Amino acid sequence: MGGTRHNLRVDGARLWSTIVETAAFGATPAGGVNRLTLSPEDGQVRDWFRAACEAAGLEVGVDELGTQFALRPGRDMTRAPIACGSHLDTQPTGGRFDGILGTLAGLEVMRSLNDAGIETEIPLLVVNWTNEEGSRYAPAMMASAAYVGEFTVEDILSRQDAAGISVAQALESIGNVATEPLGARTIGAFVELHIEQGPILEAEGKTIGVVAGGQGIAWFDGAVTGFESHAGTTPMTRRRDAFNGLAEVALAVERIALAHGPSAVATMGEAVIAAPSRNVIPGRVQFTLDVRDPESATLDAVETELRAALAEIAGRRRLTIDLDRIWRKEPVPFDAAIVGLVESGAEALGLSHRRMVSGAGHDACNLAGKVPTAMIFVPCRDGISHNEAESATQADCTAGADVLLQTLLTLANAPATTA
Ligand code: HGY
Ligand code: MN
Ligand code: MN
Repeated sequence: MGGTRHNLRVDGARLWSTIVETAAFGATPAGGVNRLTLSPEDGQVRDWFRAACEAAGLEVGVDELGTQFALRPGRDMTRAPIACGSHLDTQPTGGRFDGILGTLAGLEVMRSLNDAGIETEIPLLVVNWTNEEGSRYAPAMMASAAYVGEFTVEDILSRQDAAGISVAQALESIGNVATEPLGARTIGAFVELHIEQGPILEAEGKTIGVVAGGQGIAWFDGAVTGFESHAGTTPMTRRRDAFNGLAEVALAVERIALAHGPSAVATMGEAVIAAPSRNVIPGRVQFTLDVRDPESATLDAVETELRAALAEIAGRRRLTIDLDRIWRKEPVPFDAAIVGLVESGAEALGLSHRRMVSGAGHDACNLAGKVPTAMIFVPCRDGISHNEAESATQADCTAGADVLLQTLLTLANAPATTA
């Protein structure tokens, strides 16, 4: 499929106004967005998104996990829709673009097609996937993983957050009413626009990232168990200090990731002392670990070396250290033909571009296992993301949305393949 150039462009100012408007839902004083999945703020932005899609003539359906599907009819309604979109939930100290750009750019593409009176051969779909971030409920990209069959509805609905609230209860709290079973919605292809969330495009002065795939991810829950005792009477040499054990764990994680660098990365984003008290030696600390690399074998090597290091620390400090792998996402290649369309679309628009692999996980990484999928990146300032200072320019967001429009128009008018 050649990436023929379509003369239509999105309305960049209108796209930008939706980014600004939706940033109000969960706005933080520092200029970011705190909109955890299925929180009241997420409920507000979902209601806004539904209303905006319906006002654009789209028919909005919702599955059992709250994922929103906004359908724009095509001439041949027997064809599986060409989908775009991303997510509207954020990290606790999230930014105004992560996930939001791709979802709102999808809406903007539909609005632009409406303005131009264009009807596509194949229907189009804009998707807001529930819980992409994985911050409140693990794993990340949760609903798209369930959509492609990696988890059952019952499993996901029963998962609880730190306050013991289940996904089912959270869905009910925002008034979610499913109109279709999970997985019932057919998708013919999926194209996701997203900020890069890293420094490469900006450093190279490139506008478009032509994303060829996503790296592998492994998530762990861990616990260091020692022995609580008196801070004043316990000699240093007789302590089984879980916090100091965790400190050594963190240094081992860093050392091993660096040894597999520059590709491997590892992060301990959460650590909780059980029953913290200023004058009690910590007896138990729970933590989380996120390990990533483009190669599956490197994920294995990091885990193997880390388990050996933890065993040594535990023995030397008379601790118990548990490490439970709760999620593994293999590296995933995107569809070569659609990656090519993204590249030729950027070319046709005269936009500088380069191929790359995504360091962040995305719903596209799950969809790629089921339908032809690709991603489009645009730069973000200093590569900052998962931070309230996350920032992108209107020009780059518009350019990304125009490449999305080019790619969707080509896919949505592709001739039916002969069976
Ligand atoms: O963790 C990730 O890569 C994504 O931002 N949820
Ligand atoms: Mn995201
Ligand atoms: Mn994110």
